[in-house]
Amino acid sequence: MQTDNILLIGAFGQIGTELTEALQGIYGDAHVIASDIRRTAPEQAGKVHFEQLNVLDAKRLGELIDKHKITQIYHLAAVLSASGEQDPMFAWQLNMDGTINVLEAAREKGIKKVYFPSSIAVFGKDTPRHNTPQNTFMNPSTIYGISKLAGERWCEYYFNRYGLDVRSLRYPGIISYKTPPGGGTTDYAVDIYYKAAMRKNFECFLKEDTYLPMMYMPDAIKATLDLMHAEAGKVKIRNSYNVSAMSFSPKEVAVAIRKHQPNFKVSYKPDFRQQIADSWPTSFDDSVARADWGWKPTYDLEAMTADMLTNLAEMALEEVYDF
Ligand code: AKB
Repeated sequence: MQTDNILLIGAFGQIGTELTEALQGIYGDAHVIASDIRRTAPEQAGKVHFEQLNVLDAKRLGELIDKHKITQIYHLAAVLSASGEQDPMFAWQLNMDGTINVLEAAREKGIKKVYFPSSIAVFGKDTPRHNTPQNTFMNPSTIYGISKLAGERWCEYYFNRYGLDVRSLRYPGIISYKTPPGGGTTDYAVDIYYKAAMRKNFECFLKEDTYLPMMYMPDAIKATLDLMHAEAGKVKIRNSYNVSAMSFSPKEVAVAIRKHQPNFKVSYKPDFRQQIADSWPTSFDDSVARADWGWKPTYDLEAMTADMLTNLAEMALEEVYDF
């Protein structure tokens, strides 16, 4: 059997960095092509087969697919919720045109499988916020959420109309220590651990009782690969699956961190991101993903906190994280 060749787009981002490593482990370094608009990511330089790619450049995308005989695409390039509100037109262009470029190239070139990450941001103020179901009122208010919801619809359309095997997850906030996120509303839940590990106080841009669905990176990678490796017949949802692992507030993370560092202090100064968080689910019903392809998370808040603090303690944080 021929091994698949994988193209990751947006490979130097928070999820892309760790997904690249995981895919290299499964398919072998020679079969994984990491692409990003940035030319180099210091921590990845030399470790991956890299191609520079702006996903808005459809011609180059097609050339890379041909050059590397690509059979699967993971399309991770996107402007997130908070950054999207700073420049809505650019966010729409990158998120929407980028996704359509990927779907169209996949259709034209006969790509076997495409992965498209969606988000809790596809939900809005009319959505039931607690234990948000798979199918419900959506009405997102951020340009990021609007573009992700439109992206989900395009994915389902390509599946129904062209038989393209597109798979997608609605990620909650993702917490990780290897590559910081950028421009999201859930980013506080990463920043707080970095500050704790640096023995600094943390000022939170959300109110202390703001609950959001969250997931630790190892679970996010597992969910992505479990979905992508599931038998096609088990993938019954072709817009995007709700997946979750936990739900917590800034106050609860602070309490979990204080079990390891009793002197850790947090203050609260909500900004425009509070309104975004208030429009999103507080917790997520992912029972459809569990039933269809066996999704099951591993980490809860306590286990994640212990692992984050242990790993961050070993890193030279002042060098990798710019507050
Ligand atoms: C964001 O906060 O914008 C993202 C997301 C929830 O999709 N982390």
